[in-house]
Amino acid sequence: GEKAYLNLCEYILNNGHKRDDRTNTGTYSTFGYQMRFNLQEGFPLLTTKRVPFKLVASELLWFIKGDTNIRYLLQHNNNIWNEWAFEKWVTSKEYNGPDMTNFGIRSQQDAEFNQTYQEQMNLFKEKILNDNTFAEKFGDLGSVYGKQWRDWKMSNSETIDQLKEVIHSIKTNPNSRRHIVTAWNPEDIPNMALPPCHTMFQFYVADGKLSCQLYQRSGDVFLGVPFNIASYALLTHLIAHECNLDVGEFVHTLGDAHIYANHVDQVRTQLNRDRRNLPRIEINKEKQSIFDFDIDDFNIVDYNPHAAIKAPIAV
Ligand code: THF
Repeated sequence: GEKAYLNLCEYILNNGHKRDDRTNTGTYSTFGYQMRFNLQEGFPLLTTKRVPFKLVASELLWFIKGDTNIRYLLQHNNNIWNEWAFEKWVTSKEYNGPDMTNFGIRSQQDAEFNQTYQEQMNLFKEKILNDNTFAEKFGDLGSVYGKQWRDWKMSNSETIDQLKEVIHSIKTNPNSRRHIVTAWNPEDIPNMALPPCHTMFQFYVADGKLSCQLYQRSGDVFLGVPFNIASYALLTHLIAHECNLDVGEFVHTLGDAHIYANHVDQVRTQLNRDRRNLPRIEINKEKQSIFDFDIDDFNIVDYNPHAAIKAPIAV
């Protein structure tokens, strides 16, 4: 359970290579690491810091819908993908506001710039929410997760609904070793705001239980990975629910697992806290298909985490 995650944090602090990265933030990183979460023991939402489950859930529903536009996220007060759409906007010909070059790093280092950046970001969010034409053009992140999962483009111009097909194959041929969904589409990488971090996942059925393994090429261990664990645990619960199976394990395999240099203090704070009992998830029994679920159709109960820990996101 959660211990596996805390062990990963500790392992990276003790053994991580100090490396530069695309975002120029600096990281401690290790390559190749696996965690296992027995979903029968409780829902793996960390208790050593509060993880905002509603944000995890609305992001997953956004993927499941096949949506790639941040408008849906903003309508659910979910801001976790804003920076990547904003980046496209401020580097476009149509943007003529104050210079936003390297806004991620500069907003952390320069209080005055941060003020200007927040103003521009708020204007951007307003426009995505209220201006359809603007939202279509600048809210879309390109061929990211939702597109690849639901609408993979074939060379003959037909499309594949990978998620629908994998659910069908779990129901009709549970012993198959081909229950795979891939978001890594080499031809489409240039059309994505960010190449997928969780690149592919596979399901496995044994003893009436559904397990899921994710291969994640790159993991932001402090901010992203707690979301990713909860997200795939939720996906496994929803698909198990639809297929009348119990839940088994979530196996999380990471490529480059890194702690950003400006998250180290936060990680140490978290490691000094005691784990608490994991919460449980309740799913609306009136609905069956994962394509019919809304944000209020599942709830986390008995969640009593330690306080949230703030940290800046690397862009
Ligand atoms: N980029 C980076 N640098 N890290 C990531 O984890 C990441 N993602 C997605 C895309 N690019 C990434 C976005 N996922 C938060 C959580 C997940 C994200 C992005 C941001 C985050 O800031 N979480 C805060 C709470 C935020 C809030 O309350 O609004 C937290 O404390 O957990 C990996 O999928």
